[in-house]
Amino acid sequence: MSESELTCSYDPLVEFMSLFENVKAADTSVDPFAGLTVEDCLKKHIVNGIKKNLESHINDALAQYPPLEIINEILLDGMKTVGELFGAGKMQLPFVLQSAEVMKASVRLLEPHMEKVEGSEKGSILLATVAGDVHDIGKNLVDIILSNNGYRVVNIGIKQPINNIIEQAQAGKCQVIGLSGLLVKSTLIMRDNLIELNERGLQHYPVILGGAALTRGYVEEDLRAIYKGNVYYAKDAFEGLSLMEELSTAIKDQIPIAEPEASPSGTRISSHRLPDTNPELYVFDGTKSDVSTEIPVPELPFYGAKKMSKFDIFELYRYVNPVALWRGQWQYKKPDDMSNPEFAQWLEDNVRPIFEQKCRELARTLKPQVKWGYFWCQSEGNDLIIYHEDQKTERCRFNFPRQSDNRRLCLSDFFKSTESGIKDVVGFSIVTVGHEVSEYERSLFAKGDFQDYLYVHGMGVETAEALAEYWHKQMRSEMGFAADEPEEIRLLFSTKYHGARYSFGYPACPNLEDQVQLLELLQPQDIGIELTEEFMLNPEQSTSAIIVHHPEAKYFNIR
Ligand code: B1M
Repeated sequence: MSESELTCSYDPLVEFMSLFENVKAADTSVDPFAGLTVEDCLKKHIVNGIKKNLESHINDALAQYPPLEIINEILLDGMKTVGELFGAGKMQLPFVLQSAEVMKASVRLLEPHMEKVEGSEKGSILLATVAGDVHDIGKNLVDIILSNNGYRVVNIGIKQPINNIIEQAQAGKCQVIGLSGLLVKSTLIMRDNLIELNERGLQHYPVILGGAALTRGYVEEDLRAIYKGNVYYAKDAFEGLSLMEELSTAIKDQIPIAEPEASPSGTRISSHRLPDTNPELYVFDGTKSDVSTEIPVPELPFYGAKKMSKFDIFELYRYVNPVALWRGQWQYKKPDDMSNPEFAQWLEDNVRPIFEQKCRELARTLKPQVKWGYFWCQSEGNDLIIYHEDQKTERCRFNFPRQSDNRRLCLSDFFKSTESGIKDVVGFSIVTVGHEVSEYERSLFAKGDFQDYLYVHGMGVETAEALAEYWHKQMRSEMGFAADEPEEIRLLFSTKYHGARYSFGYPACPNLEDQVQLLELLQPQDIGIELTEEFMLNPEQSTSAIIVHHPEAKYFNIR
C-alpha cells in the first residue's frame, strides 16, 4: 500500500459538536449545598469533586476559621474520606483525582490569606524516577495523592541520578526519599542508590520504593538486607500515603522509626533472584523446541523499511482496547456489590462517553506515524541472522533466550534454520503517536487538572498500542494472511490471529539493547523516533516489535 492510499480524515460534524461538549443547559435542580454547615459544605466539595461555588464557600469558612485550620481540619478530613472510599472500593481513581483537583484549588484560594505555609505540612518527601527510567505517571499519581493530603512533595522528575536525588532531598529539607521506576533495570538502580546512601552515611532517610518491576519480596527481603536505614515497598499511591502517615508521625513525635519486619538473617537473601538485565549471550545447548519447521515462507512484501504518516485517527481508535484503557490506565474497578455484566454496562454508560469525548478532543494532538519493514533471515541455534538484500551477507544478528523447560521455546525456532537452506522472512515495526500528547499531558499535570491528566495519558498509551496492533494487522495482510483475520477487532486483543508481535523488553526478547539493531534496520529518525542512552524510545508513547509470521508463534515466558 502506498502512503497516498491512506488519507487523514476527520468527521467535521463530530469535530464541531465537540466544541459544545461541556456546554450544558442551566442546572435548575436544588442546590446540593443547601442547609449544610460551612464545614460540611467544604467537605462535600472535596468528596464529590465539585468546583462550582468553591470560592464563595471558602470565603464563608474564612469568616470563621484561620486558613490553616480550614486546610488541616476540614479539607484534609474530606480527603481522608476520599481515601477511605477508594480503599473500600467505593470510589474510582478518576474521581479521587477530581477530589485532589478541588483540594489543590482550595489551597490556592487559601494561600493568599496565609502568612507562612512552611512548617504547616504533615511531612515531606523527595520524589524521583530513577536514572535511565522515563516513566512519569506512577510517580506523579503518588505526588497528587500525597500533596493533596497535606504532605510537601519535591518532585524532581524522571531519569534522576542519585547525586541529584540526594542534593535535592537535602536542599528541600525532605524527611523521606521516594523512588519510582518501571524498568527491570530500575530495580538494580534502586539497589545501587540504597548502597550509595549507606556509603554516604545517609541512612537516616527512610526510603519508599514503587513501580511495576519491583516485588514486595525483593524490597522487603533483598533490599532491606542491604540498606542500613528503613526501606519500604508501596504497591500503589495509597500505600505510599499510609507509609508517609506512619513515617511522618514517627518523625514528628521523635519516635525511632519502627524497624520494618526484619529479613530473616540480615544477610543477602538468595530466594529472590535479582533481575538480570545485562545482555548475556544465550548459548544454544543443542536442544530446540518442537515448533514445526515445515511452514511455508511468505513472499517478501518488500525488502527494507517504509514509512507511513497518514492515518484516519478515528479508524485507529477502533483498535484501542477498552479493557486496557478503562480498567488498566484509567483504573475503573468493579465494585464488590456489582456483578460483572452490571459493571460492563456501567462502563458502557459512564466511561464510553468519556472515551468518545477524549477521542475527539485528542484527534489533532495524537500524531500517529509508523516505520516498518521486512528482511531476509535464518535461525542459527538461539540466534536470528538478518541478511542484506542479497540474501547472503549477514546484516545483523539477534540472540534470544530459550526456555529451560516446557517446550524449550526460543524466538529463533519460529524461523527456517541455516541448515534448511531456505531464507525466511521477518518483519519489524516501530510506531509512535508523537511527543505532543506527552507535552499536553504535562501541561495538565502542571495546571492541576489531574483527572484529565490521567485520561489523556491513558489515551496516549493505548492509542500507541492500538497503532501497533493496527499496523501488525496491515503487515499480516501484506504477508498474505488476511484470510486468517478474526472478524471482530476485540479478538485481536487476545492475539487470535496469524503469528505474533513481540516487543523487545518482554520475556521472549528481553534485551532492550536489541532496539539498537531494530533502529538500524528501520531508521525511524524520519518519524521522529530516537533511542535514549538507556535504550528507551523517545517520544515516550512509542513501541517497537519483531513480527513473526509462524502460525505457532504465541507469547511465552522464559524460566
Ligand atoms: Co511498556 N514496558 N514498553 N509500554 N509498559 C513496561 C514498563 C514493562 C515492565 C512491561 C513488561 O512487563 N515487560 C517493560 C519494561 C521491562 C524492562 O525493563 N525490560 C516495558 C517495555 C519493554 C516497553 C518497551 C521497551 C517495549 C518496546 O516497544 N520494545 C516500550 C518502551 C517505550 C519507551 O521507551 N518510550 C514500551 C512501550 C509502552 C507503551 C507506549 C505501549 C505503553 C506506555 C508506556 C508509558 O507510559 N511510557 C506501555 C505500558 C502501558 C506498559 C505497562 C504495561 C504499564 C505501565 C503503566 O502505564 N502503568 C508496563 C508493565 C506494567 O507496569 N505492568 C510496561 C500505570 C502506572 C500508573 O503505574 O507507574 O506502576 P505505575 O505506578 C503505580 C505503582 O507502581 C505505584 O503507584 C502508582 C500509582 O498507583 N508507584 C509508586 C509507582 N511509583 C511509586 C513510588 C512510590 C509509591 C508507589 O513511592 C515513592
